Amino acid sequence: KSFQAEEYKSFDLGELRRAPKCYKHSLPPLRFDMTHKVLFKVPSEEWSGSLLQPYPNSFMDKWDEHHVYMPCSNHNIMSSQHDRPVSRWKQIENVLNEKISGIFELEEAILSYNQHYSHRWDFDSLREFFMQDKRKDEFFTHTLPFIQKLALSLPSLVTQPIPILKQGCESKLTLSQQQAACLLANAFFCTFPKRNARMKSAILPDINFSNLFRASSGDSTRKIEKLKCIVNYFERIRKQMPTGTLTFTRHVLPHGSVPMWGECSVKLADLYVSSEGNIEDDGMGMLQADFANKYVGGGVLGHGLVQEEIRFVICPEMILSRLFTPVLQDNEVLIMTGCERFSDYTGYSDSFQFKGDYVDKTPRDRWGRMNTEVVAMDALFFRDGETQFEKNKILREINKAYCAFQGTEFTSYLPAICTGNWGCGAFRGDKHLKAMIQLIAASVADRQVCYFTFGDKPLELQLRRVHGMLRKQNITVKELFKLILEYSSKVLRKKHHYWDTNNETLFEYVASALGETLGDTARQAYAG
Ligand code: AR6
Repeated sequence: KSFQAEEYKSFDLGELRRAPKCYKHSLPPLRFDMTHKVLFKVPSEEWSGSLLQPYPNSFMDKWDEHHVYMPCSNHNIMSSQHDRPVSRWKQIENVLNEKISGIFELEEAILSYNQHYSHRWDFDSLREFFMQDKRKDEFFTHTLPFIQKLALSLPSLVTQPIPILKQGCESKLTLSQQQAACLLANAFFCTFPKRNARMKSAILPDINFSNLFRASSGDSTRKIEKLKCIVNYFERIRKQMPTGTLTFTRHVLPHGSVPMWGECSVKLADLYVSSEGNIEDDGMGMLQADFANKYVGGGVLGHGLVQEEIRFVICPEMILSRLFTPVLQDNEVLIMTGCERFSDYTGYSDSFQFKGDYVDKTPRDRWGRMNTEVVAMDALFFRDGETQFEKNKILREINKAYCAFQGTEFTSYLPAICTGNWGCGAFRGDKHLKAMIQLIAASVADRQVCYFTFGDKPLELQLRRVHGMLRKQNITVKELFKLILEYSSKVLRKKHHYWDTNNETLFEYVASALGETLGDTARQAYAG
């Protein structure tokens, strides 16, 4: 019997659990401890809406590998013309205290404390951006002086050493949006020391904006659109400095707490699936997936411009994660809470364009954070189609998704997961497999799933059908896991190209194992 689509128009967007409504307990008061650093004075009551004071009162200089090397540290030195060591921050202050009236002066200022790169960095994308930008005058008269001042306020605004969220350690960092702005202003002026050399072994992503300013292999059109978003962010905060807060959490799934997927008798989670809508517009109050790179933000300051990079440029506070988040390991994710969206956009990848302001009306929690929780979860990149069906790869992806969906601040009544084709674009994963993997992980984490297929209508219909069949037959996690492994071993045994339309897809396999069929949409979906 072939399933009718209507049979599965079961689940509605309105039935999804969203924060803060879904929580049965209120957020505990904000407290700092060894694993949770807070860079401002914690208000005795709840966040009141006024600007927060940095903590401690004056700058504490720490120059070691456990903390971000700060531009304003006394240890940040460069050599003078006479080869004598001089304070690099003094040089930064000297140039940023002066009026910068045009692009060449701006370049000169940045290079004056990055002399090592004076012959290696170009500013071609930035130059082109100014050639096109109609509000160039406004930028040099108002916005740039504002960014200069903001960058220079670093030693009085960010007084506490910023911890590196170390690999393998569950840790959190909460800071004010104003502090984030100040740090981003420093990234704009490329002031962060020890962050320019691009060695393969580096475990921290780059943060200085030098890469965004340059043009390589004809990517200046992409970078110009990104710059429009970044400049829009600075213009917005110049007009009104946001007063809220942000939390970045490195979440680790200890090896001992990995569920035994083949033994879980948990029933499958609710699923809403649609080909219309997307994560950032429709995921309010849900845990939103960032289809990440293990270097969070991926190519946001470079060439990349797909889901993660787009999210980071419209919500630039997310870029800050790169300052203190070393590359994610297989059992780790980064949760970004409270990042505000500032820009609207159209298009995707090469067609991406800045579309103007976006006013984010998301309500805030008692710590002052917008109720926007985004989890950076990096899938594996698959050069060929079959490798992803190897059991250790499947387990890696289920465990990563489970780590992302587990939740940290609350343990029950968690909001739905808002996700989609995780790992199936740039990383070339199989949509059917990844959808089932995410369903398994969400089910064990006891969360509903809201899945946007990003325009793929056949995928929407099929996923809804397959989910409906699984639920109707009360298939549990362990049974679904077993079906996936059976299909995978078939793929690996045959060594066929699984995407060949003559071969059975995972959804078809599952349907036939349940004594059902997918109907006509099956093949179309795969071709899509
Ligand atoms: N909402 C819902 N779905 C989306 C959205 C959106 N806003 N944008 C894209 N999709 P991709 P990956 C769908 O390629 O394969 C970056 O460089 C769309 O179907 O961004 O995990 C990272 O830094 C798209 O094809 O994620 C990594 O280096 C699919 O999601 C790398 O890409 C996958 O989006 C990650 O690649």
